[in-house]
Amino acid sequence: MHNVVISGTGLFTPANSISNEELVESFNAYVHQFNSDNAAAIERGEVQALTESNAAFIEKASGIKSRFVMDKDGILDPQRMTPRLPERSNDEWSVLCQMAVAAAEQALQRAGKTAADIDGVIVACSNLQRAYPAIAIEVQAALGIQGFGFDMNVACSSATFGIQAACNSVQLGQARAILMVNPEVCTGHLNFRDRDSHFIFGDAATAVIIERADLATSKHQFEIVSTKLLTQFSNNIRNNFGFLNRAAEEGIGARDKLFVQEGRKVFRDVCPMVAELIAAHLEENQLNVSDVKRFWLHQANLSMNHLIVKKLLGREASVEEAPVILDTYANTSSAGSVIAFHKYQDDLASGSLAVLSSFGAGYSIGSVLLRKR
Ligand code: CO8
Repeated sequence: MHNVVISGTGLFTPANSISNEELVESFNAYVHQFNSDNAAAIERGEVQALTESNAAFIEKASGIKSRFVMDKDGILDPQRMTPRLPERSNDEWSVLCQMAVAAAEQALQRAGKTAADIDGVIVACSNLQRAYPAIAIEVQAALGIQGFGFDMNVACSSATFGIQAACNSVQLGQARAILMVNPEVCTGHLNFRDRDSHFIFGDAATAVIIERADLATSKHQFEIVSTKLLTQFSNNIRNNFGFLNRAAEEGIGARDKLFVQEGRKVFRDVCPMVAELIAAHLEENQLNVSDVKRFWLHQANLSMNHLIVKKLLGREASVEEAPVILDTYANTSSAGSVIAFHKYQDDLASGSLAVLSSFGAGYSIGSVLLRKR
């Protein structure tokens, strides 16, 4: 069995960002239009009037101030409220591939590796833009990587599950190094007309190089001490979009063909599960939670992260201990914890213990114990 390290990470951030205020202005324009168009039916009690959204509520409830997006105009247009990402010909790289490659190039550079050093590609993300061929195989072609590629989806936990899959391959000698990428166009499956969730998500892509320790030369190495995954079925976060939708005409265009959740229930269920999983994982490895120098947690909700770390440490964590990126990125699904990892790792001293953890739909939870080399 080979020892395995993460030797490089990369991040692609879209050029445009939408503030809460801009998002709410567009949403409220839609609300006024809807209520005016349906005034008579609302008056008769046949249609429920819509209620305005509020930027202050969004920041207080979630910690989110803004989000990066692949297309700003389409989202903010009250007549559309969906990103506009035009079809591309089969001779062009897809949007997901393009984002993945941008993040991957940075990860390769930080790892001091080229395509020739990589034996496999895993694209792990919440929503894949087509059924086949796998985006991973397209990324492989775009970067000139030999070997194999496959896609996987474990919603917000896709990256930690992807790291475990890559780590297993490298440990077993099936690959010298694997590129694991998380291109997330969350705005493509977000209902911008839903007041409860229109503010939650943003777009980004992250990349991680998982490599045999004896081959790694990078200055940015983290030993993968251990990985631990957990799934437990829940209907509280769902997206029922899929290839069978066309076989059930009655459901076409229904709310559940985009992201839907019971946010309160998710909050209540998931926080204790995450804290318990991380605590158990550390204990199984004879490690103390007080020795953890950094928690790179999934970036969905600031209060959630505060609660999880408080359950673990028995005290409030500093921002250095649990860095926050959701204020400017919002929830980028599987990319979130990796963005925090990417941005807040270089200051850690050699030997520092850290935890990368994701949680989300499924439910699915991942914990990766890392030690700075
Ligand atoms: N503006 C003003 N008021 C609002 C708004 C708004 N936009 N939205 C809700 N309110 C009101 C409600 O009507 C309610 O009013 P009242 O008390 O009078 O009934 C009040 O505010 C409180 O509403 P909530 O109980 O819904 O608010 P919360 O405090 O629970 O906050 C959150 C809502 C922020 C959604 C919070 O519950 C949360 O973050 N929960 C955790 C969610 C989470 O982590 N989900 C994980 C999802 S990620 C995942 O795994 C999916 C991956 C797939 C990616 C999909 C990409 C699209």
